[in-house]
Amino acid sequence: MIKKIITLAIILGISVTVIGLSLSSLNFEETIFEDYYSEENSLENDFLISPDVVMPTKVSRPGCDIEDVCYMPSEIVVEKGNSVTWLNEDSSFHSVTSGFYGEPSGLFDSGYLDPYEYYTLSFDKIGTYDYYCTLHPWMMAQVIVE
Ligand SMILES: [Cu+2]
Repeated sequence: MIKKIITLAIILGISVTVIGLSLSSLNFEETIFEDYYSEENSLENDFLISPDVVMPTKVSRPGCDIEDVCYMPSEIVVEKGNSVTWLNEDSSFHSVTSGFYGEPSGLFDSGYLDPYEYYTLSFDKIGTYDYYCTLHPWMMAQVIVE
């Protein structure tokens, strides 16, 4: 009789544990799914505006100029009348300012772009447009309009 009670108690204990575990794992999966879904959603939104030139991460420190990757690509060719969209993918502020550091040409200036901020500009005249970042002297690139 005592053996039977002990066996029943063990079986009951095991069942409660199994049910508890399966319930908690269900909740866990649901949470992960929600996270994944919202993340995918925000990625999708980012792709709605597709940037032509990106300011990648860590360009706020010197070094990107060595491989010419402060703006990517550092040289972009567009047809007259078309626009170029920049995206700041870095966690620091950056700008898209015409001319060279210390010698702005005054043609365009995005001002400080927040992380993940876009800047779009259309080019109506053929030419080579040098630009730089007012905060980081080593950041420079070109738009070539044909
Ligand atoms: Cu910068």
